[in-house]
Amino acid sequence: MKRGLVIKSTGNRSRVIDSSGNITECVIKGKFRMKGIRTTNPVAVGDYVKFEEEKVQGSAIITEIEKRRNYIIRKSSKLSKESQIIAANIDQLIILATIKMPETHAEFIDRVLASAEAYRIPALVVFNKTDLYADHERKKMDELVALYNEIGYRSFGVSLINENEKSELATIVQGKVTLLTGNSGVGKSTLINLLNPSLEARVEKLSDYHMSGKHTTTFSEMYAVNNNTYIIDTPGIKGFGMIDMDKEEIYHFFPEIFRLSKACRYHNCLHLDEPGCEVKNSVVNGDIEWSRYNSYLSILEDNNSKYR
Ligand SMILES: Nc1nc2c(ncn2[C@@H]2O[C@H](COP(=O)(O)OP(=O)(O)O)[C@@H](O)[C@H]2O)c(=O)[nH]1
Ligand SMILES: [Mg+2]
Ligand SMILES: [Zn+2]
Repeated sequence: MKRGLVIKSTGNRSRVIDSSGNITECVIKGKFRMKGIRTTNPVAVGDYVKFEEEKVQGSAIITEIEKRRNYIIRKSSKLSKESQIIAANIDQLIILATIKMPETHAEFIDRVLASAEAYRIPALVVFNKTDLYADHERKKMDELVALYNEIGYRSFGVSLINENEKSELATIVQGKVTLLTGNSGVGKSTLINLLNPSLEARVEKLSDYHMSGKHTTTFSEMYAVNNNTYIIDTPGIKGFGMIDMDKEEIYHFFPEIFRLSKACRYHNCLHLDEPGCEVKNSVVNGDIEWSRYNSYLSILEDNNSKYR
């Protein structure tokens, strides 16, 4: 019996890497069930598994999935009760965003951040392509960077086509499993290649994504930057589903809104039109940023927004 880390998982086939770096293609035997949720993929990227090699060379069977520290899921479809596990055992999440080419909407960032809070996974917001920004775009980025840092999310700008920008990000990911998320075209593959050029993650030509914006794969893939440093890329995953949360719970995942909500008159205040609402007062006086309040309302009103 061997132990390894799942670095790719499509349907019932998984690629597993062991502690000495050997890669084995595995299949799943029997049924693995998880309490509470129905999943389309029993084994996910980031899982630690036990496997047994078969007599036939190069084939192996997963016999056990170790307990997950955490995992993130998305609903397979709007109405489906089945969920897809995007990744398991994640240490941190980096949201890669761009002010332009493509424009990342604040609501997308806030939805991912709220999900990260719900999953209790630390998150960073990194803005890429600063080389392309005109003054007003640079200013817009600086404001968002300041906003997210103030809330408690580390945030900064980079230009990943520049080798010199590597060291800060290399330090941030070192020794951790990092889930990388962001719209198509923001530079996720570029970042992976910058951290370790031998990984050869597929970088889309700008023209490709401008023309179609479509991606074929929706499976996440884990890249080993070095022995104990992994990045999970999520191509084609537009963001991930919120945990099913109660309406009264959503603002708990906006840390600055949650802090101020303690001064609301009603303990069950949803910060809509209730009298004595400190959250709304704070939006008016600028202590809560309008974009954040707007993202909160959007999650509250419509869990199926296009930025989901
Ligand atoms: N100008 C500029 N282009 C970049 C930068 N980072 C990535 N790109 C380009 O953006 C395009 C999409 O990058 P890619 O890594 O494939 O994005 P992904 O879809 O998030 O994986 C590619 O043409 C990259 O060369 C950057 O910092 N500046
Ligand atoms: Mg990519
Ligand atoms: Zn309130």
